[in-house]
Amino acid sequence: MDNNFYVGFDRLTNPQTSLRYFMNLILGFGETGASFVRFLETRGLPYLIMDSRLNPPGLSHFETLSEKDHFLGGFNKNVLNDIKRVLVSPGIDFNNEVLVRARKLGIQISTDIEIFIEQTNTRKILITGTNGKSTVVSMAGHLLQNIYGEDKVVCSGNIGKPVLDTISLGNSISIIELSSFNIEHSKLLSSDISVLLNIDQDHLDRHLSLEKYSQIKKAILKKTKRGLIGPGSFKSQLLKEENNYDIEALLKPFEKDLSSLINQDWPFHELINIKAAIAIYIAMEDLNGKLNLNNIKKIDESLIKESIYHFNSFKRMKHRYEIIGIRDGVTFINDSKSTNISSLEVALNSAQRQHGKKKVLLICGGDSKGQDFSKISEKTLESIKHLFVFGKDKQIIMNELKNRAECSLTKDLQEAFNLAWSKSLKGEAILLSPACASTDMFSNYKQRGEEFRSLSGFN
Ligand code: UMA
Repeated sequence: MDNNFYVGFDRLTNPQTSLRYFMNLILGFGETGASFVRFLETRGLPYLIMDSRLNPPGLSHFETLSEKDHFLGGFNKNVLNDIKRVLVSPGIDFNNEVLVRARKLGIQISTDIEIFIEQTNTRKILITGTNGKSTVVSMAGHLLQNIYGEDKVVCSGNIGKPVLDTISLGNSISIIELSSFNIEHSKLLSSDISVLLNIDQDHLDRHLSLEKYSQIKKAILKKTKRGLIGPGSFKSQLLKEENNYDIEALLKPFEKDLSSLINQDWPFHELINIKAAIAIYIAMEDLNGKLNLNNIKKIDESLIKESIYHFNSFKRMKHRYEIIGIRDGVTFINDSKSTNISSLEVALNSAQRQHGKKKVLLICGGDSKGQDFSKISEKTLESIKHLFVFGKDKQIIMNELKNRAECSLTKDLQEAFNLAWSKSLKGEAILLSPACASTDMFSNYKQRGEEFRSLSGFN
């Protein structure tokens, strides 16, 4: 018998110490932290909670939590002496002092995603990328629910539902959205299908370099049965690996049919997301032994027709290039979910397709997370008639763009909106696509988008 067994056995025979030996430290008490509590409570496992915030959002989920189990308002690495395992939330920095110390002491650190993957027998589909993750998760969810049955497919993860809360739902397919934060904290994640949609600069304030960020994102392909890769210069290397497939190449024979889905309400950039969702369906059928991904010509056209049929009942998500209305010939577009430069570029390109050059009154700004706005491509900027900048990093953004586009600094979203409206003409679009995090002025991107909607006068 190994030492671990003896130590464990000794502690188990002594109730006083056994509790300590198995003590979990929940690090971060937001949505994920709350789901850790529910998970441990149903299994009768002990835990302590720690969060740097004095009143973290997780508290609101519970009426009865013993205060002696909380360490709030700061991180305290001294508690680690009593800890068996740290359960880490995605918002905690990888180099957080408690994590660094836990690694030194050899204490196990786990994420909710790792535990979920270990504990469930469902088919696991992991989806990541800089942009479009939530959209592809919801599209794939809609498609697979229509095909395999509504109760068979559950979407979770970064999209808003912590994975551990879905563990006992009885579904057979889990579609999980992963951010770079989730992947960074996890050991290699195994999956049936992993999807890497795109890689562009984001979260550089946390990951420091694009190289590091890409390396984290690519890790979801390392232990998967089928890897699906979106467009971008990063893909050629990844496609050399067996079991990785190019989403665009897979769907190329059906390009014309799929383009029919892009109508007035769907921006052009949605096409690649539709392809990714259908590629997931194809990969599922491959895993089910119904077709062969290596011989795509054999894909029955009826599979594509069936997918298109289901997409017709798909409701696009709010705050993602959401066309909220047209007044006096001016189109109002709420793209509040755009929190990085590449999503802004995608929105501007689609807006230019719909409205033409120099027809977009763009509102952007907020917390720029260390992004370099001078990197915005010249071609993308051609769509802009005037740029209205607001938020914490407005001066940085202004300095980086003022020689390439007409810009105005504004006090807040309201002033930006009013100025944009006063300058707009028939046939033009007012686009909120901030390319920044919202948290300097709003609780989240949703609140920012709702304010834009209410300013535009549409309900
Ligand atoms: N925080 C502290 N102190 C702490 C712990 C966290 O200040 O001790 C801060 C973090 O830095 C972060 C915020 O609190 O700004 C929330 O962090 P968290 O880990 O508590 O987050 P949760 O509430 O558990 O929500 C997380 C995801 N949030 C993040 O990864 C930051 C949610 O994604 C996800 O929906 C949820 O788990 C359920 O799985 C949101 C998100 O913004 C939508 N994700 C980022 C993105 O999409 O860009 C990555």
